[in-house]
Amino acid sequence: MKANKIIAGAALVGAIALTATGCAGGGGAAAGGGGGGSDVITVGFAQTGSESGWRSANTESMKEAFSEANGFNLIFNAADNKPEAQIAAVRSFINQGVDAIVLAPIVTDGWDDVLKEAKDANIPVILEDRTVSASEDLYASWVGLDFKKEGETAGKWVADNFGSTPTNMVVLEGTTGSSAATDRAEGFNSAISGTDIKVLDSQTGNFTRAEGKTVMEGFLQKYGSQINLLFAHNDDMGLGALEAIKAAGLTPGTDIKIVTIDAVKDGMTALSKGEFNYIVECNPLLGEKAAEIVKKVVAGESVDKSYIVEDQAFDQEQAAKVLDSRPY
Ligand code: GZL
Repeated sequence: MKANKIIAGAALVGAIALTATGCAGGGGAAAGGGGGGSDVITVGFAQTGSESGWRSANTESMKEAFSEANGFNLIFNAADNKPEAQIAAVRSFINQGVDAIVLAPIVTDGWDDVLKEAKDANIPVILEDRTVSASEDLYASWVGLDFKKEGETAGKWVADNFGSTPTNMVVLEGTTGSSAATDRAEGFNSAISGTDIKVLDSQTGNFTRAEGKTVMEGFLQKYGSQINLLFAHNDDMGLGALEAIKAAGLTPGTDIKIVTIDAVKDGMTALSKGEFNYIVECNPLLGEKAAEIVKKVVAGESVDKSYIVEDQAFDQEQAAKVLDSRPY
């Protein structure tokens, strides 16, 4: 924390701030940290919320990496999937004078002003998971996944397995305006172009089970047995849709084929049981890399602008083999 801020903080709350953080400064010149003689790095982490199993695994990974034992004082905020609340959280971190901000942006747009404020306060911002449309000079680095490639991998599997016969598909999109949803859709659609896959309908389920179930109920009421295939941008919406499909007396994975992205435990369990047909992984374990980047940036060392974590994909047979050994 900046010396002037931490001293003000200590004055206001007595020894608590100093005990919790040490006299955290320690940030390198590049980070504008206030010195203060301690190596503790105070990080404000603005998480999207807790919308899915993937998010829970990502939050756990981040909290494990940004631990006191690893030299951090973590201030955590989950914005309940509300972009305006997330912007307010970042502004609060700036006002607290943290040494660095980590941000998992709910949506791509609307970040220019608050990222400029962080830059003017000499507080580096590191993005994890999703990306922003703001200029690259407003953040130090990004660590995440190749969402477009995830969509392409899912789309290629669908094209290879169903593309040569007339197939009616419905789509459960992720959060509108998020880079995960936008890029997955772009990749998937490019992979199925020119095939016999017809999109009957496509709506957002906001990456949640509850909304995935509700939207799938609407699809089933409207299209019924016309639906041959569901592409869900994440496992959780697919798991919600599973409930709706079963409630309609249909067999998921057979009557309606299901392809999703994430590969969290519940999704891989459904896949190994034959209720899903294919899952493209999206690795949520980004904490270690994010913490490594923060330490380098705060120490004034150079870092790459982006770090992409590799993904893999699973069919039913592969899921059954790896299920028990999966880390999340
Ligand atoms: C992807 C991440 C997405 C997941 C969802 O990196 O942003 O958000 O696919 C999560 O499960 O809610």
